Amino acid sequence: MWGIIATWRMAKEGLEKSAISLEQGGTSCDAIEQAIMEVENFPYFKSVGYGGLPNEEMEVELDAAYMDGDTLDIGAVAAIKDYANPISIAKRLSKEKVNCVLVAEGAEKFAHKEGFERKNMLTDRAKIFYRKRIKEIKEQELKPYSGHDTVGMVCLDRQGKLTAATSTSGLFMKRKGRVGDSPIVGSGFYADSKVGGATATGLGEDLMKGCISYEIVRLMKDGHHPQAACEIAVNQLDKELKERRQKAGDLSVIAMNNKGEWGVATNIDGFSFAVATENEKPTVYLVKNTD
Ligand code: SD4
Repeated sequence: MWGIIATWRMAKEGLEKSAISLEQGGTSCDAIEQAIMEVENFPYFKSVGYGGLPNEEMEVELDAAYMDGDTLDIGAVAAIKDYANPISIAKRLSKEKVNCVLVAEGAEKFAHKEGFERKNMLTDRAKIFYRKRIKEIKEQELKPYSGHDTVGMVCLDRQGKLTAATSTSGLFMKRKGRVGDSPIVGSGFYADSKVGGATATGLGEDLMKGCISYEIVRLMKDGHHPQAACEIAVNQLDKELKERRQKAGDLSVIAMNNKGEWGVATNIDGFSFAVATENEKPTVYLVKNTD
């Protein structure tokens, strides 16, 4: 059995290509990287990679992570600037014994040493969004942070290996140096080939409070179907946050177990995701608050 599941509609084209390679026996390590690179490289997806929305200083700082579910090795970069494919740098870091999570200049230095492609990730289109948002914040008292999505994926190959990965420009107008859940193991992503994997998207500051990706894998380990695990984890965290301070940020998750069964849950009214397995052709779904 093989399968791949990804957050948001933007993942569809990359997921379709990776589905073909998984069908032909390709590894989940390569398939997940390829699918995420596809999203990173497309300039019109404004919350991942090239064309990603900038921070409050109009700089594109990117976060990405990769986890190998066989070895539990992880690699992640945070607040990295001027490199084309953060996911590949994160994947490369997962092969290191130590220093697997690098931020900002340290991550850039590593990427340079390893020969990764340098690229100015700030597009003219992103500058237009930035200037428009500055105006909107002043005129309409709009929340500066709205409008952000992370691509997260879980992938299973025919050899039974699970991987999880994420890539994002984080919150639009975030403070310089701000790091969300996406490169944080257990919060933005987790994969264990013995069980399953999960990734999250939404407000990183809240997703981290529930270590939500690890929690989903833990629930699957306890015997829950991925759908139940996702729903329990989102509902629990949403409830806990509301009990404590009346509101919860956006929380959306996807998961797949090592049989290729998958699940998804959200507390928002419009979360799209894409999925393909040996038995299901690539499909995009839109779900509403799964409470
Ligand atoms: C973050 N979780 O940086 C990311 C952003 C995101 O939907 O996924 N938005 O907090």
